[in-house]
Amino acid sequence: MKAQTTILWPLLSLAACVGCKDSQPEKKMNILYIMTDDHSFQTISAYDQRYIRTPHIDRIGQEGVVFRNSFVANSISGPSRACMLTGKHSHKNGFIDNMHEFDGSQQTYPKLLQQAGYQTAVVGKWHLTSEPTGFDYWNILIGQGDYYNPTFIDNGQRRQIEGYATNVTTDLALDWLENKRDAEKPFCLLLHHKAPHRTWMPDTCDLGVFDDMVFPLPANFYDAYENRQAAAAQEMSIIHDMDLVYDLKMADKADEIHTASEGLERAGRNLYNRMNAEQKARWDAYYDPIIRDFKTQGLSGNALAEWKFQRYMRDYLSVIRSVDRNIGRVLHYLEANGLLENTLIVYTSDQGFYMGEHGWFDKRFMYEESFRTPLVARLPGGRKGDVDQLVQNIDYAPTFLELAGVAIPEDIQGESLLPLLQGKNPADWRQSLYYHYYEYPSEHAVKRHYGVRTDRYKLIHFYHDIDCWELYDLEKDPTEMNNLYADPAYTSVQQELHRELDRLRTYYAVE
Ligand code: SGN
Ligand code: CA
Repeated sequence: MKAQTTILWPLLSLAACVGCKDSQPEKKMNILYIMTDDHSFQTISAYDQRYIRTPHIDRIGQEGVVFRNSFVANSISGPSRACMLTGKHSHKNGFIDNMHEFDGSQQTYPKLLQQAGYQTAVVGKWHLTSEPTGFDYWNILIGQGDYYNPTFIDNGQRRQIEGYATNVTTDLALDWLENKRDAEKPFCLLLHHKAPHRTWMPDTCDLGVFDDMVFPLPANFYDAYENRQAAAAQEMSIIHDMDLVYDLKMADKADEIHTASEGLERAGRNLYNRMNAEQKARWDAYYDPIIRDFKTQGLSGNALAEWKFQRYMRDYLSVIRSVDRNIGRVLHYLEANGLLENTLIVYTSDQGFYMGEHGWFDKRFMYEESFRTPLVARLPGGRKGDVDQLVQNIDYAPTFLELAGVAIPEDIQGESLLPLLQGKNPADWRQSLYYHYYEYPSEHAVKRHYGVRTDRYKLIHFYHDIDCWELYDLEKDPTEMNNLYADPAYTSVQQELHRELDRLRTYYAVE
């Protein structure tokens, strides 16, 4: 199914022309697209209540929709962003892994919106290597960016800004909304946070807020990866690959804690050294006693693994607390300035993340925690409640174009989510998703793979220096521990999934 028609704004919702007279041109809906980096759906209370309350993200979903089955096309930052901007799978937009450079001369939805009279802006993490194109204003972090006192590239000019990245990025977005845009035109603002990307450095005001909580270990924390060769080969385990100094901030002043990687240790100390004296003083007041305590405990084996897990959860959740608070600031601004009822607000992440499931942090795999990504959206006058259809990040571009009344180009591969946001349930909505991850050999050693997911089953092919198939029955095995490939009881399911995968590869013109 492909949306072919251009729906003009007056047909969409009365909410759009609040205050406009019959003779005046209709005002188009603004778009505020908020995206974080590596935010797991497990740590948003609209999805999962075990770990944290996120009232502001939840509010977007409560006043709009929570997509219950939202996925990415390639679970890694740059490629995921390229899928979103172009509405195309990685093999079509060319940005298949983080080592590539995005070809900014190609068609993107910000360019098409700009041509249609929108003011376009992007602030925060960009990570597409080439300079942004199609934006009236851009102020982006360099590469991954830094949590403390980050340097931005402000429309070509480098500038370091004192403060914590999530606060600073929000400040830039609010400044653009308040002072820099042309208020006569509709806007499309992309607010991209670095948080909660590794190394999960909290704002000083959030240090320690989760210390009273003890987080239950995921049931498969000690996964032995039986019958799953690619999972066994990864290097993203909390036990083996999470660095005490770099990831867990154990950069002791006495220089007594050393880890397997000199490079990561040094990088960890460099991150600390970016802070100013006041930031360091607050940081030390929190971490120094933890470091002292860690040294006296002399942990090893499972005790060390579980200590690392608890520290990881506390840091990560503290970073999310700042994200949610800053989203609250933005919602408050929109409300106070009469923008809430003519702005589509979207919150998502560039992919999901592991909170210790399978023993992991990071993403990349087509397994649920990283294939899924959170997606909540508030369309004035639109649907309220859950959306269960299978949606993917290639769908965002056509959604925004249709909302703006711009014809969706034929070569866009995603489907517009606008009908779903408006409360419709198209009978011919997609029944399966295609996925392809390419970044191997690389950090975390996740093998190249592609696959198909239906509402119940998943078929994955790991390839390159390996040739392994995996099949999961998500209804019986939601945590994907039991690879059923070649199980005689699933012969017909397996055949059907192979056919569906072939169909998708033809449909999306995979060569
Ligand atoms: C960095 C991180 C990795 C992470 C990649 C990709 N290492 O390289 O842990 O998987 O980014 O993340 S770090 O030492 O630099 O922290 S992505 O979301 O940007 O694609
Ligand atoms: Ca990411």
